[in-house]
Amino acid sequence: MQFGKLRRDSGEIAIVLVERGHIFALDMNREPAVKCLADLLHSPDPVKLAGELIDTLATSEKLSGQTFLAPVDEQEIWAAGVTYKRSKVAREEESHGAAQFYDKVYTAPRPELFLKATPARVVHPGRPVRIRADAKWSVPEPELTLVISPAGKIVGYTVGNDMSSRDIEGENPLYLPQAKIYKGSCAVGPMITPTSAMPPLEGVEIKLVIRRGGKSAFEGSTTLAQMARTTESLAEWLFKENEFPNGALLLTGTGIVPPDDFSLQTGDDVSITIAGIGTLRNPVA
Ligand code: DO4
Ligand code: MG
Repeated sequence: MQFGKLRRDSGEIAIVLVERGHIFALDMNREPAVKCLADLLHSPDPVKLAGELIDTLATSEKLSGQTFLAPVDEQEIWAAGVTYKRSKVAREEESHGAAQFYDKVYTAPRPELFLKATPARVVHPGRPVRIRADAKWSVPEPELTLVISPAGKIVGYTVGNDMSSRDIEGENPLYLPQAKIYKGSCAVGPMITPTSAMPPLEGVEIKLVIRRGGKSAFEGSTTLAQMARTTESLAEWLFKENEFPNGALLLTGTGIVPPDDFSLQTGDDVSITIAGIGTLRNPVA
């Protein structure tokens, strides 16, 4: 069972519950304190509340090609880095001279955390993500994304793409914000799986497929068992000495890095699948 945000042909936005291939619209006028998807997710029991909000006057629809929006309201989107060995090694190789910092952050108690995007900057499922015009080496980063309540509790999971410019970060780690935070650099969605409906995390597979000209140009996979940190500790560190009155999303780092001779190109198609959540697909502008 999952939650999502749909844009109807009329332009109207619906908050929906998705179960067994069917979509049920929720009546967001019934509870004064529950006006948006985040209100529902941050409530004490989102699954129970969603069941109570099913709009009995609306008929359910089959899940087939509807336009899902990024499941974000007013939350900031943050990201963690170097949480998998594959990411540490790839960055040590690309960075010449700053390699030791990646090893240090991989093993330190304090994780690397950075602000990735504000809600208005997030790319919706199916919409184009971008590579920087001044970058020569760009990759998608497929990442489990935590949906965290204002109280710091992980309430759900979605799929995230932390688009990155490897040559800019590799030139100097102080360029990280430019390598990571630019127009069209963060996509999330399509749906949120509430914590109670997520399969055990260690077995969850993340898969990345990049298609070029209709053919596969790169495919890779990993599992969450490869992550060197727990989702709870990442959320806890994010909320240390900070507050998120609207909640937050946290991308948890990549465990899949294409080989060094691979760079994304305009027209590529990036597809990230996380078991128990679904597939986030974006063309590259
Ligand atoms: O240190 C740079 C960022 C790392 C990152 O985004 C990742 O490991 O996913
Ligand atoms: Mg990343």
